[in-house]
Amino acid sequence: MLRPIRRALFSVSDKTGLVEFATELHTKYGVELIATGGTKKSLADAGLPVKDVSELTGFPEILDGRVKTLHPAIYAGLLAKRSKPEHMATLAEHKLPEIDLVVCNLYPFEQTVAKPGVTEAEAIENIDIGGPCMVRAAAKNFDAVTIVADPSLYDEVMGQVAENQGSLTREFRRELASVAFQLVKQYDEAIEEYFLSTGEDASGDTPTDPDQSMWDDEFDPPFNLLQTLRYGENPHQRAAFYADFEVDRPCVATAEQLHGKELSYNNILDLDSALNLAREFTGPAAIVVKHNNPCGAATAPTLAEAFQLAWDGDPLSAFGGILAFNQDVDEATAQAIMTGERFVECIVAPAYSEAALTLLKGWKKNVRLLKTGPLSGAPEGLDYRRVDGGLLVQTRDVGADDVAKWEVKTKRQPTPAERDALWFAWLACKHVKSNAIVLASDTQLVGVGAGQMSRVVSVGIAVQKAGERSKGSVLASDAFFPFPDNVELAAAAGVTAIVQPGGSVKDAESIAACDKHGIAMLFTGVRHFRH
Ligand code: 93A
Repeated sequence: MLRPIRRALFSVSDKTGLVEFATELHTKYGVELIATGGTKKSLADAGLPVKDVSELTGFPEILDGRVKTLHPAIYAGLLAKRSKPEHMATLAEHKLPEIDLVVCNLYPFEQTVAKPGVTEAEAIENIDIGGPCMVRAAAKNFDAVTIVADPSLYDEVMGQVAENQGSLTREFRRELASVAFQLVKQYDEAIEEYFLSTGEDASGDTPTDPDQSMWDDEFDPPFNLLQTLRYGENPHQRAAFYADFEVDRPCVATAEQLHGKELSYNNILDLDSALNLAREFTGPAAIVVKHNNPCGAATAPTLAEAFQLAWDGDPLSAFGGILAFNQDVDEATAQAIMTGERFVECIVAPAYSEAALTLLKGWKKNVRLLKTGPLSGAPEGLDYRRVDGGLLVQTRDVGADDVAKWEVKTKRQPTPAERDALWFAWLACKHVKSNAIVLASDTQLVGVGAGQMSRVVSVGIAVQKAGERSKGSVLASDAFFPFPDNVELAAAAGVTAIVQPGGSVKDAESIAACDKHGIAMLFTGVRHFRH
């Protein structure tokens, strides 16, 4: 004959499924419910009759909740050997009730310390003491007591309780005890890891520098964990993706994934870059990003044409790339993407027509499709980068360009078509790692020189990438030309117009070189380094 569950003690931080579980125990099997403060409130709010632990202990929760269940009345009821008459006599002598079931999960220590900027004081307050004690006591006495230490177990426990008419088998209680000890072990390991990985912080408060108060809003509370990632940039690096606190604007962090494999760390970086370039344009625009640099970009009257031009900019590099669109992907664009033996990792767009989505979902199992909702404006918020031992914070590189302030420095004025192409190239160039050189033919990117340590090498790479298409193209440079050799190289390749910030001591030499070759050159007065 199995022992029925008559009295259950609830104390949970994660209240998922709590009410349903307790309701079933109480209404179907008449189990008496006891709970700690917050848990009791949830149960009482749901209309369940529930006793406060303090009724059992005859003692209030004290010290901000640090001591709520740590009391002999609880532990005797959990640890008494039901098979030992002396133990049962002691319970009776002190009027201590038996507790048959403990439902407990612990303070969210791991989630707390995963938050960037968490203080030591906050971490310490989230070390659960009473919870693990209770879990261990119940698990030790599994011979008579059931421990349910995680909400994911509720369904199975209810199933077993139903099967055994309000009781549980010893075998099942033993399994639950083993799970409980495992969870407590993991919990303690997380605490140990925290102590090992953080240093002494005597104050327990977030250090603040009064001069830096302008950043305060951004830091407190800064991020919410979105998902842990399989790994970081490389498989041996651990990684996670956090969202700004309460972010609701269209961006990668809020995008909905409609199809495909789980996003990787590098996918997220590339999607962000591709999307931020796509949103620079008002007309239909398509972007192809590889390793955080655009290798294809175009605007055109239709999105499908823009895609074709973007892909054709550098089809070799585009293989395995990330596609971003600034307008909804329609059927024609989906068909264009699917033509030929193309391989893309991810596609991000404001939305997809029903037909486009059906096509793309049926195209490849793994391709990740992301929907952001209508894109509005530039990316917001501050830009953070870690350096060893510190953090760099800057405002974003947005809103600095004003085409009305561009100055023609050469004898030849650019044609209207060259002006359009230069503006396109300039916007694209802003999203290329420095030293950045972009060649554009109309509003199609045809050559990119990215991330070189010497500007003239970037020009050489862009020219080489563009090949024949250098002839008649325009060039944008993210920072000034330190020497006129850049102009000479561009002129030899057939470039007809150049845009660059200006500001070099050798500007006059670069201008003279342009004049010699009949190239129109404009200065923006704005630089777009991207280190
Ligand atoms: O602060 S504690 O370490 N001291 C205790 O006596 C105690 N008893 C239960 N933490 C304690 N708990 C924990 O409180 C449980 O593990 C559970 O996570 C949480 C539930 O609190 P509440 O019911 O007030 O939401």
